[in-house]
Amino acid sequence: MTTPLQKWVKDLTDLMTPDKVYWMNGSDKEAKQLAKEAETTMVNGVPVLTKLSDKEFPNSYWHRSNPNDVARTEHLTYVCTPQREEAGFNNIWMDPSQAKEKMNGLFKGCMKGRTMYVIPFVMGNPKSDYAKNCVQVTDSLYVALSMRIMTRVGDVAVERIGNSDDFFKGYHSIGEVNPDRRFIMHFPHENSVMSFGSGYGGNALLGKKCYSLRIASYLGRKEGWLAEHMIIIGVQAPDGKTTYFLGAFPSACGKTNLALLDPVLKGYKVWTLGDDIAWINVGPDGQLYAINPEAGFFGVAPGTGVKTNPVMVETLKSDKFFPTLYTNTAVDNDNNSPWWEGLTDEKPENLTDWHGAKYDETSGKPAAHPNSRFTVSAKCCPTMSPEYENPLGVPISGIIFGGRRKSTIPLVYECENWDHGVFTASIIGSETTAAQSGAAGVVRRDPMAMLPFCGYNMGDYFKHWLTFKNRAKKLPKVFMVNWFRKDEDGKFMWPGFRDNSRVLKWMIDRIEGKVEGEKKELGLFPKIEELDLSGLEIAKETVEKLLSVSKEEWQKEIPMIEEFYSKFGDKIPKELKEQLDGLKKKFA
Ligand code: GTP
Ligand code: SPV
Ligand code: MN
Repeated sequence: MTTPLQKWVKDLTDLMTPDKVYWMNGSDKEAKQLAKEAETTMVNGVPVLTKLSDKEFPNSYWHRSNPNDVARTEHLTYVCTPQREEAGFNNIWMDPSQAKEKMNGLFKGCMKGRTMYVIPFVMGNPKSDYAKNCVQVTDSLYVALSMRIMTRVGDVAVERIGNSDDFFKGYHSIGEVNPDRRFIMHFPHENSVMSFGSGYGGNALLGKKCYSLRIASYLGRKEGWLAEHMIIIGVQAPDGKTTYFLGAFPSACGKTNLALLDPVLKGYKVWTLGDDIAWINVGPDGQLYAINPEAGFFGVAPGTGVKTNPVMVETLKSDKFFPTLYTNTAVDNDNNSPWWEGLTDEKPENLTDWHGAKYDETSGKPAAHPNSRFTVSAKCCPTMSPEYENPLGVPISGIIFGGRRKSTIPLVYECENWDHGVFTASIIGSETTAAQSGAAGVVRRDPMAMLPFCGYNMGDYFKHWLTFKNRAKKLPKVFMVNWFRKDEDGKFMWPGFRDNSRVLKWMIDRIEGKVEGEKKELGLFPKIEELDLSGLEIAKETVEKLLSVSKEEWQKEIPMIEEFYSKFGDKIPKELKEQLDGLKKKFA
């Protein structure tokens, strides 16, 4: 008997005509074999993987991508719902049958001379009712090995799927890595994604942004849950109690760093549960519970060092999982180990840059690409919470939203209630980064840090968020933060990183009712004396400035919000319109 899964793979084999088909089982032995093959497999004249030294960074491999393929390409990413309106202005839309015709044209014969890797995987703990069954095919060894790190690959997925046709179907080929023939097409109604022409993380590891956010957000709306671009952490206070938070920040705005935080405050500890994606359900007791569907971290390398993120450096130095991949970083030739700006204070003398050339110090350019990344298993992370595998997830007491803003947004404030929290998240603005192709440093609205990842109309998404007021018995507090405010000289005013624990402490104190804060136009702010600034050299005026609300800046901000809201037409819920009117009055 042929199962629907076998039939699907057979049909794809006929279409893509690979020389070989290989089903991944997720074993260690298999990973070692695939890594070995990757060392001698060439793509665009570059070996897929280069072995680095195990001495400091065990199991480390270097991957150089095509320089035209170093970030997500949002302008080539489509959501193909039957009706255009369902996708919303936040997505580029194509008619599903037209999209499939286009993709089938690209896929036809695309694996000739190559191997098709069939990757069965589960997003979430297979024991969890919230977990989802998925299969991706790919012709990229880099993608296959990355999927092993980022998801739970193996027979458990095949067993869970059994004779059912109800699983996510991911179609992927790197094609010729040509941006003119690159498309990432989502079909939420059919639980599938077709991706061609890119090997980059968010474009090619289909379990990540494509499935666990775009497709899952669509499913979540249908089924009454949320798929969010959020970290999950537990913050343990000196009294031993752990408070769980979610945190949403746009790409390259601090999620991974907050998720693996080593607090400067004595007696505090951060437990990591997730650094990028959270699936949120109303639990049996009426609280919101979150699970992380992923199994590893695909993190921004530059800026990750012993001072900023010691836990991540320890994670990368762990030998608990094979392999760890370094994509578009530089290489320190004296040690044969990965290097990037910020890993060490001193730049090594003998570097190979991310293009594979001898690094030219005088070029003025960084040796590692600004969006260079490591791919490492959560098993390597020393702060991973024991609750990470809890099938129910963890109960959430606080949701933190943030963005990258040199002005306008204060260090921290608390929203007044759920509607106000949803509103505040819906108007997040953030400077673009190297995580997406296009200009960096341009402020754009990025509601809930989900603008590039919401798989349906964002007006309906806001409505869905508002419904949790009635679905949940007890809602978390909602906070807004900004670690990136700058002074007149263009310097960050807040030290950030490990010092962000000072802000987390205030949030816990608020959740426990230990501090009362003070009301300002945007919400509830810490009184300066409520912030634990012990051991920090920072001028009182700087903290005051960090917590200030500038009428002038908000008078510039509000028209941008209005302009953004106007794009939704009548899709903006009335609760949010009322909130915006209220905000306008405050700054009139
Ligand atoms: P994605 O993986 O793209 O989703 O990024 P992310 O949101 O996980 O961001 P990440 O933690 O990797 O940080 C991105 C960049 O911001 C890195 O270069 C960090 O060094 C820097 N960064 C993170 N936290 C802080 C902070 O508190 N202050 C400052 N100044 N920079 C930070
Ligand atoms: C992001 O850009 O938000 C990332 C990297 O986390 S990617 O997986 O490529 O989306
Ligand atoms: Mn991300």
